[in-house]
Amino acid sequence: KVEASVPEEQREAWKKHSAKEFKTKDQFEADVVRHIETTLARSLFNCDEAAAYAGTALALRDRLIIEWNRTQQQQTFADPKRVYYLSLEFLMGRALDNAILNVGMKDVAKQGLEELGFRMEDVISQERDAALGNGGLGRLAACFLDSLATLNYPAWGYALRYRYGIFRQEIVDGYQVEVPDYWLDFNPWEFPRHDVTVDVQFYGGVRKYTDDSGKQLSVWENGEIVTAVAYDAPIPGYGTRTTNNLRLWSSKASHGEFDFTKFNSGEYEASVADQQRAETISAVLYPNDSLDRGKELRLKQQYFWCAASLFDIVRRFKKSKKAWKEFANQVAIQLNDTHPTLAIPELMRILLDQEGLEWDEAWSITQATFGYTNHTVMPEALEKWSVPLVQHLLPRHLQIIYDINFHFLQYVERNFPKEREMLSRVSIIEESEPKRVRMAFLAVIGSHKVNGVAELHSDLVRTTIFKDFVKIYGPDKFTNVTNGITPRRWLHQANPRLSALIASKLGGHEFLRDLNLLHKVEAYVDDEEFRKEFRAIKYANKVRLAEYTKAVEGITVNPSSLFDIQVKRIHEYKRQQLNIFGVIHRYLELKSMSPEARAKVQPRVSFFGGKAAPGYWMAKMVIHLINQVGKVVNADPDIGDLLKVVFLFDYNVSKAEIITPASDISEHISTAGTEASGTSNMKFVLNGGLIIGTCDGANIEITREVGEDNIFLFGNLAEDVEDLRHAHFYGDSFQLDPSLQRVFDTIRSGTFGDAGPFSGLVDSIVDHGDYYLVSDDFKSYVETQGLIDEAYKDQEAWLTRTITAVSRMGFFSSDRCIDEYAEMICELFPPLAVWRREGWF
Ligand code: IMP
Ligand code: B1N
Repeated sequence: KVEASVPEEQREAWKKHSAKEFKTKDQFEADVVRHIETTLARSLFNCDEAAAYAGTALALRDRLIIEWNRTQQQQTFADPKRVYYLSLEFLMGRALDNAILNVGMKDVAKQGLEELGFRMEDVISQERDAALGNGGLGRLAACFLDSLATLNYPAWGYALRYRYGIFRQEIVDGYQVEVPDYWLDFNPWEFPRHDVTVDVQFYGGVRKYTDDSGKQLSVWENGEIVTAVAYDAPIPGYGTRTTNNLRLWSSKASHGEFDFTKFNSGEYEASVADQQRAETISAVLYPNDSLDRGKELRLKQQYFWCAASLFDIVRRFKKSKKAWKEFANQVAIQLNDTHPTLAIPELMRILLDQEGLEWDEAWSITQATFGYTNHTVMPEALEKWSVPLVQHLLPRHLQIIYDINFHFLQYVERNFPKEREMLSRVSIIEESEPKRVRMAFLAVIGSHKVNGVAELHSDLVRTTIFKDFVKIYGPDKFTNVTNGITPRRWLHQANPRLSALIASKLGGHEFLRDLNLLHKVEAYVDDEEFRKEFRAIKYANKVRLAEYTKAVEGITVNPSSLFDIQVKRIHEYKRQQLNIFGVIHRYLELKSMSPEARAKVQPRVSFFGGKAAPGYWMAKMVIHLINQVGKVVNADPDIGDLLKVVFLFDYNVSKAEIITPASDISEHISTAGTEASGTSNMKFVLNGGLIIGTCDGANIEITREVGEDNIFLFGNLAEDVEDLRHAHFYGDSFQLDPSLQRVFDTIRSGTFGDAGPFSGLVDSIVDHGDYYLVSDDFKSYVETQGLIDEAYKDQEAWLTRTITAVSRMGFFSSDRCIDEYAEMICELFPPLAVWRREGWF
C-alpha cells in the first residue's frame, strides 16, 4: 500500500539498492571500518577509542534508521492512534550500549570490536551523556520511551534540543561549581530534519473579524516569528523492530527575521543579534528540579515547544483526511507535568481560529485528547505565570484561557450554587498582585484524566491540591499510575552479571520483557550455588565502585564495608542534611569509643552524589558540608576504615549505572508526603540493595511488594506532618534531641572548617520552624541506622533479604506503567492490543 504511489520501474531500483542492516560480525565490522575511513576520514593507524566509538555509533545509527523508516512507514499507512509524550526533559544518558542491546547485537559487536582491537566497555564509555533533564521526571520520560518502543506502541516523544543540557558539576574547595555541558560537539544519534520546520509566533496582537458567512473569528497577528527545526533521535525497542521517534525542536531565526533588506541596508549586526535572540530559546535547560522560577524565557521555551509539536501532530493527523471528530481517536497527548500545559490553549486556538470549529466541539476534542500527569504537590514547584507576562507574549492564548475559565466557572456555579467561595478557589486565575495563571488547574480542566505517580502521592493529589476538582468532576477523573523503570538499562545494562545469573536460572532473558517472571528467583533463595554467585556479583560491583572512587576522588574505600548510598538531586525535602547529620553523629560516637568498642563496629562508607540548582544556596551548603565532613573524617587516624565519607561529583545517568549496583543500603528519606514517587529506590532494590526510607512515595509500594522485613522504614507519617509543622511554629520552645544538639555544636565549633556557611542549615531547623522535620525524624533515623549495622553483620540473613527483595520487584517495570497509561488514560485499547501482542512486522 505504501508503495502504490511509486511507479514499478523506480520501485525496483529502490528495492535493489535500499540499505540493508548488518547481521553478521563481518558485516558489522565492515560498516564500522567504512565509517571510520570515510565519514571520519581516519584509518587503521590513527583510530583511537573516540574514533572507534564514533564509527560504531554511526554503524548502529544506520541500522536503527532502517528500522525507524520501516516503523514510520508501517504506521503511516496503518494510521493507528498515536501517543505523544510531551516532556520538557528526557534524561537519556548514553545511547550506544542501549542500541546494541535492543537490536540484539551484543555478542556480535563485542567480538567485532575485539577483532578491530578495542574493548567494548572502553568504546562505550567514550560517549557523553545526553543530559536533557534534571532528575527523576526526565529519567522517567526516558524509561517510558524505552517501554513504549519495546511494547510496540506507536509513540513519539517531543522536547527541546537544548544546546546545553544540565550543567556539569565540579567541586572546588568543597563547593559546587557549574560548568556548561556542550554536548552537541559530536552527536551521532540525531538526524537534522531541515525540511521539517514550524514558524512559531510571539507577541503581536489579536484582531477580530467577520468571515464571509458572517461568523466572528479572531486572528493573532503582527508578532515576531521564530522557526523551529526538527531533530530526530531513533528509539529502538528491545527485542522488537519497532523504532520510535524522539523529536527535538531547535530554534533559529526565521527567514523573515534574518532580513536581507536589513542586511543590505547595513544593519548586519542588528540582523545577527536577531538571529542570536531566536537561538536563545532552545539554548539551555533550566537547571531547577521541583522548583518554579517564573522566568520569561522559560515561558517562551514552553510555548515554542508546544506550538511546534502541536503543529506537527495536527499536520500528521490531517494527512489521514479524517474528520475533526476523529481527532481524539487518533491522537493521545500526555502532559508530563504542567510544563506543556500551553498545548491546551494552543490546540483550542488551532481548532477555533484556523479550522473554524465552534467552541463546544473544539473543547470536547481538546479535553478528550489530553491527559495530565502530576509529579509534585509541593507549592514551590506548581507553575503560575503572571497574567501581564502571558498577555504580552501570547495575547490570543490569554483570551482563550479566560474563555476556558469562564465556561468552567459557569459550570461550577450551576452545579454548586451554594458554594460560592469555591469559585475563587478553583479559578484558573489567581487573584494575586499581579494576577497569575494557575497552570495545574488549567491542565486538570483541559484533560480527561489526571494521574499521580505513586499511591500515596495520588491520594494527596486528590485530597489536597485538587480536592475541589474531585468534587466537581467526580473521583474517576483522578487516578494513579505508580512509576517504574526499564529493566533493560537498570538491570541488564547496569548489572550484566546479575542479569546473566537470573537468566541462567530462568532459562533466558524473557524476564527483561516480563519483569514479573522475577518471582521465580525466590525459589533459589536457599540454593548455595546461586547465593554464592549473587554475593560475588554484589562484591564485584562494590569493587568497581571502590576503584572508581579511588580514580576520581582519590579516596580509598574498603569494599567489605557496608556501602550506604544517597544519590539524587540535592534538595531540602530529600533531606541529604539528615543523612550528613547522621554521619556526623556516627563520627562523634566513634571518637568517644574505646578501641575495644570500636573493634566491634560495622565499617561503613557513606556515598553522596547529586547536583544543586545553581541558585539554591541551602542545597549548595549541604554539598559543602558533606565535602568538609569527608575531609575531616577520612583523614582521622582514629577512624580508619570504620567510616568514610565520599561525595561523587557530577552525578548523572552513566555514573548511576556504576553506582546503583554497588549499594548495600540506599537512602530515600524525604519528609513524608513530599517525594511524589522516587524511582532510584526501585533501581537500588532491583540490583540487590536494601532501602532505608520514610513512608513516602513509592517506598510504600516497595514495602508492600518486598515485605516489611526487607526494608528499613523510619520517621513520621505524611498524615502527621501538618501537626508537627504547626507545633514547631506555635508550640512551646522546642527541645532538640541531645545528639542532634551535639551535632550542631560540633559544626558551630568549626570542626568542619568555617561554620559561617553552615549557619543557614542549622538555623533553618533551630530557628525557622524546621519545615522538613529533620529534628522530628533524627532519632528514629539514627536508631534505624543502628538496626542496619546489626542486621548487616549477619551476612547470610542479609543475603536472603536482598535476593527475596529482587525477586519481588517485578511490579516496578516501566512496561507495567505504560500498559496502565495505555489502558486507562490513552484508551489505546483494544485495537493496539493486537499489535502489542503480536508485534508489528
Ligand atoms: P510524518 O508522520 O509525516 O512526520 O512521517 C514520518 C515518517 O513516516 C516519514 O519520515 C516516512 O518515513 C514515513 N512516511 C510518511 N508518510 C509516508 C507515506 O506516505 N508512505 C510511507 N511512509 C511515509
Ligand atoms: O518526578 C519524578 C518522581 O519520582 C519524583 O518523586 C518527583 O520529585 C519528580 C519542575 C519537576 N516532580 N516535579 C519535578 C522537575 C523539573 C521542574 O522544572 C518540577 N520532578 C518531579 C517522576 O515522577
